[in-house]
Amino acid sequence: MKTTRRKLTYTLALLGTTVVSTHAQLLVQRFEPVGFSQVTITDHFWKPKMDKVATATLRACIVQTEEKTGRIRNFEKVARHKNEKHEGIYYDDSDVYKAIEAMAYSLKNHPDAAIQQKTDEWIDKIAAAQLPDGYLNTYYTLTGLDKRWTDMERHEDYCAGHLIEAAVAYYNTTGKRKLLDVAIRFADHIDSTFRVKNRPWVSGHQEIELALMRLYHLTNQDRYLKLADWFLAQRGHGYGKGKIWDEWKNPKYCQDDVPVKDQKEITGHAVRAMYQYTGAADVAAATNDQGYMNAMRTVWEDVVFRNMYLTGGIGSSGHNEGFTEDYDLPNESAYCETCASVGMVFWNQRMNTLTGESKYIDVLERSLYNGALDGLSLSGDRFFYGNPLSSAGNYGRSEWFGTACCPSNIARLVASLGDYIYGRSEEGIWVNLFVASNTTFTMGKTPVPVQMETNYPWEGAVKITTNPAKPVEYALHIRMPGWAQNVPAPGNLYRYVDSRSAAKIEVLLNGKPVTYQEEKGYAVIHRKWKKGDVVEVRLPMDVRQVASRKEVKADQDRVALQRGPLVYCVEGADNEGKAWNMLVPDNATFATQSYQVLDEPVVSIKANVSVAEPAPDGLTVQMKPRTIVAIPYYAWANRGKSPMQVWLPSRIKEVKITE
Ligand code: FUB
Ligand code: ZN
Repeated sequence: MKTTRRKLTYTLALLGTTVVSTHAQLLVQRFEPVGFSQVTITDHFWKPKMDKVATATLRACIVQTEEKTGRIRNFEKVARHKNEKHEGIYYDDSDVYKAIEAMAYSLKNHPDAAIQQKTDEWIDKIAAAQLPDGYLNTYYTLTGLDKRWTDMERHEDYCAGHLIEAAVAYYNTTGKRKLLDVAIRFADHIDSTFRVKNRPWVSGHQEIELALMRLYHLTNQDRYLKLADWFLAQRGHGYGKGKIWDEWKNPKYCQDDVPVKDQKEITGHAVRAMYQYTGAADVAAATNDQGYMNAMRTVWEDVVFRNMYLTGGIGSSGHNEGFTEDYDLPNESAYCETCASVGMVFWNQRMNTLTGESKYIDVLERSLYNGALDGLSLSGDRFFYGNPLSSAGNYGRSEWFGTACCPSNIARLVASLGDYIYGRSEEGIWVNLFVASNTTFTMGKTPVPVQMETNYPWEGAVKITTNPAKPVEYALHIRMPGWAQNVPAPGNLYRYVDSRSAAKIEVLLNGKPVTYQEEKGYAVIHRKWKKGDVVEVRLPMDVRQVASRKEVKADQDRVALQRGPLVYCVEGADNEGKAWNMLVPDNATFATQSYQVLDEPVVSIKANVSVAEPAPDGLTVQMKPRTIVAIPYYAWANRGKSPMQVWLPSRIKEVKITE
C-alpha cells in the first residue's frame, strides 16, 4: 500500500510566518481528495445548482438566520451582557456556523462582496460572544453558565464542531483568521476541560470528531487529533449521561452501546452515526488505526446491504430519526433526512480514499444525486427535511424548519462539490465523479492540467484531456460505476433486473480502444502522458429496472427505474395528477426524452405501462395502455404537492385504483 504525504501550509498570520510541515502523514490513505478550491467546475448540471446555492439558498439562510429567527440575535445578546433571553433551540448556533461554512465554499466558486461582508459581520458577532476562557455557546451563556458541560446531549460540542468546520473553511477561502482564532480558543478550552483531566464525556451528537480532524490538518497540532480520538474512545463505556440516555434508555440511539472499534451494526440516529464514522475514518487515516477500519467495513455493509434506500437515503424512521430493523425500508414514511444523505457523502468519501475502492463512490454518488440533492428545491430556497420515496400528494417543501439542520447542510455540500471529483497520490490521478471541471495536478514536479468535459448525468460520454508541461508517467484511475456494469456489490439490496443493456463501459485513448487494468473498480491506465492526450469514457446510459431483495417488504412486486446515477420517480404533475394507478408490466418499454421540470432541463423516461381506470359501467375497473413520464427523483415536488412513487407496481395487487 502506498503512503500519501500531505504537505500542510499553515499561515500564522499573527506571527507573520508560514510554517510548512509534512508532519501529518496519512499512513493508510491510498490517495487524498483534491480540495474544492483547486477545482473549477464548468458543469451543465452542477454549476447552475452551485450558482443557485450562492444566491437563493444563501439568501434564505441569511434571512432565516438573522431576521426571521433569533439565531444571530442570540450572539448579540451574549455580547450585550444584559441578561436577555435566549431564542430558539439549544443547538441553533450550529446553523449559523453551517451557513458560514456554506458561504465560505461558495465565495470560492462565486465571489460576492455582499456575502463576504455579511460573513465578516456575523464573525464579529460570534467573536464578541466568546468568553475569555474560550467557551462559546449562546444557549448556556444566556440561560445559565453554571450548567455548562453538565448535559452531554445539549450539543455544546456539536456546535463547537460546526464552528470549527466553518472557521477552517472560511480561513481556507479568504485567509482571514478571526473565526479560526475563535475556533482554536474553543477547541483548546474543550481539550483542557476534558482530555487533560480525563473527565468522561460522551458527545450526545457526534460532529466534533471530524471537525477536530479538519483543524488538525490545518494547524498540524497533535492535540486536535488526540482530542478527536479521545472523543471516539469515550463511547461504549457507559459514561453517557443526559436527556438522550435518560429518555431513550438505550445508548444505541447515539452509538454509545459498544466502543466504536467494536461496533458491527448500524444503529440509532442516522446523522450522528454518519458524522461519527466520518470522524473515525479521518482518525484512522492519520493514525493507521485498523480498529476503526475493521469496525467501519462491517458497519458499512450493514448500512448498504440492509438499511439503505435506493436513493442512498438512510434512516427510515422519524421516531429516532434513524435506523430500525434490517430491511425495514417503508417508502411513504421514509424519513431519509437530508443531513443523513449528506453524511453518507462524507463517510463514503473517507472510505474511498482509505481503501482505494470505488464501491464507496458508487454509494456516495447515489446519495449525492438522489437522497441529498432531493433536499434542495430547484429554486434553491425551499427544502426537504425528510425525503420519502412515495407520497399520496400531501408532502411539500418548506421555507425553513424549527430544527433547521438540513438547509445549510445541503448548501455546504453543493458549494463544496469540488471536494469529491478528483483524488491524487504520489503515483496517480483519480477521477471519482464525472463533473465537467478543470484542475491541475503536480506529478513529480510536473504540473499536469486536466480538463474533464461531459454532459453527465444526462449523457454517458466523458472526455478527459491532460496537458502536462512535459511528458510524465503516472497512473490515471477512472471510476467504473457499478451501475454501468449491472453489477451491484455482492449482498446488495438492489439488483438490475433487466440486463437488456449489452453495452459495456468503453475506454479510448486518443480515439482508440485502450487496454486498461481493472483495480478495485477503477480502470487504470499507466503510461507516460503527454500534452493533448485524451481519454474518452463511454458509460452505457440505458434505462435500468431495479428490483429489491425479497426481505424488503415495501418494494415487493414493484420495480424502480434508474438511468446513470439517477433514480427516477413518477409524479402526478407529469401524469394527469396520478402516480399510484399504474402497472409496469414485464414487457414494458422505455424511451428517454429531453424534458423540462420548470427551468430544469432533464432527461425524462417515457414508459409504456397500464393504468387502472374506472370502466364506463362505473362498476368495474379496466386497465388501459398509457405512456407515463418519470422524472429524476431529485426534481420532484417543485410544482406543488402531487402524488409520487419511486417503486412502481409490477403486479396488480399493488395498483391503487383511486387516489
Ligand atoms: O440534533 C441536531 C440535528 O437536528 C440532527 O443532526 C438532526 O437529525 C436533527 O435532529
Ligand atoms: Zn438535517
